[in-house]
Amino acid sequence: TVRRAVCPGSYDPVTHGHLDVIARAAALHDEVVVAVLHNPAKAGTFSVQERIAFIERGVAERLGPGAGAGAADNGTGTSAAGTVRVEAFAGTLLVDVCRDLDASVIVKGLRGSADFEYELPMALMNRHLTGIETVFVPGDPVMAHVSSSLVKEVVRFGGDVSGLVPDEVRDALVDRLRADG
Ligand code: COD
Repeated sequence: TVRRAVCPGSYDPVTHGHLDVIARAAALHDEVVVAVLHNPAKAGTFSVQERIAFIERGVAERLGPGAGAGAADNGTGTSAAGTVRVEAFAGTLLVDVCRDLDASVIVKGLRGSADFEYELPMALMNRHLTGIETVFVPGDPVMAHVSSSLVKEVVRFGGDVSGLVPDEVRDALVDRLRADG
């Protein structure tokens, strides 16, 4: 059976912290669905289409173009990572997304104990609702200070976020958030 994991988030926008967690999830599962959950009533910094495109190119950069779900198996068997695809969902419970996708695991990254405090009740609630398990992976400590919101704040006030997000995301943030961008 295919082991399919879901990596949920807002991804507004994706960071190298997210991409690290997605890569770890792909190494542990046959398939990873990166689920972009968004609130249609709330305009984010980036549209859902933009967020998806940033994730797809970030994943291709990190795992190689072969990581895409549409990529044919080249038969070499050398790639240990499962395929990764990106989908958007609005106004729905994460557990219903997982059920629709026939996914058995939710993968979340932990930056530190504050993430755990925040994530544990959600993991328990999700298990209460449908029995789905959440697996926590420790994120890259080099990215422990990185969140979408902090990255946006730094860019808004003129700071440099190179290396924390893909270069195209950095450039798009400057365009969108900085008056002189
Ligand atoms: N290192 C490691 N992990 C990281 C890093 C980093 N630098 N940055 C982010 N992460 C991880 C976070 O732990 C998080 O789990 C994940 O990446 C996504 O982060 P964000 O900020 O993009 O996403 P959030 O926290 O806004 O997403 C929250 C969800 C959308 C997953 C949540 O609100 C949800 O499940 N919503 C659906 C409605 C629902 O089912 N609600 C009931 C839940 S019990």
